[in-house]
Amino acid sequence: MNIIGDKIYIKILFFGTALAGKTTSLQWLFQNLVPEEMKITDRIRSIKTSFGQTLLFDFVPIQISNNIIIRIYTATGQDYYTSTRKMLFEEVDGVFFVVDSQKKELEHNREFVEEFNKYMEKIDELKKAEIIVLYNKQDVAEVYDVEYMSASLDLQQYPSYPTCAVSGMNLDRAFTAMISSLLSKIREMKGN
Ligand SMILES: Nc1nc2c(ncn2[C@@H]2O[C@H](COP(=O)(O)OP(=O)(O)O)[C@@H](O)[C@H]2O)c(=O)[nH]1
Ligand SMILES: [Mg+2]
Repeated sequence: MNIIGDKIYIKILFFGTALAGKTTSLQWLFQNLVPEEMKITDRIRSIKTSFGQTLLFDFVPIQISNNIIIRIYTATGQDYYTSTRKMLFEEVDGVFFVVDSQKKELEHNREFVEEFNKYMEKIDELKKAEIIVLYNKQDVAEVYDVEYMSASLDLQQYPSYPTCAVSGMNLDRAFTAMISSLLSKIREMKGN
């Protein structure tokens, strides 16, 4: 969180394996949930590869009140860019950990849990951040259910939702939960 003048800047990051559905989730939220009056820009900025995958990150700011601006990023899931990913965790307030629920992706997800846990040790803001797990691609065949994955990946301590980023299933609930938790943290801060 960054306070500049009378403005509060909140940072939310989507993190997870390549192709898990981070960009699709952000697009769904931006198109279907964020009201027009909160949009500062008309579209998400992306740095993409020639194949249309996120190269470094996607970024979109939204203004939820006169003095609160939320900056949302998706981190590239490509292995080559781990140093960029670490940088994106700095000053983070909220993380959507996007798990690809497909059975064949379980071990790949586990690598990202390990990477995430390393950041958790090193980055102080992350320890205080709101973490929500999205078990995405629940509409696809050959997926694990949430209970199995959260136990296997040891993510039970975080609130979670089974999602489909294409239809938007549960993304509205997850986003609303994230925003209300971050706003109550701000209220607590102001109360002190
Ligand atoms: N069926 C299905 N496809 C999805 C879902 N989420 C993402 N995809 C598809 O998976 C691919 C990768 O998604 P993308 O959002 O670019 O992944 P990212 O690398 O995490 O940003 C795209 O073809 C998406 O349309 C989902 O929940 N269900
Ligand atoms: Mg992407």
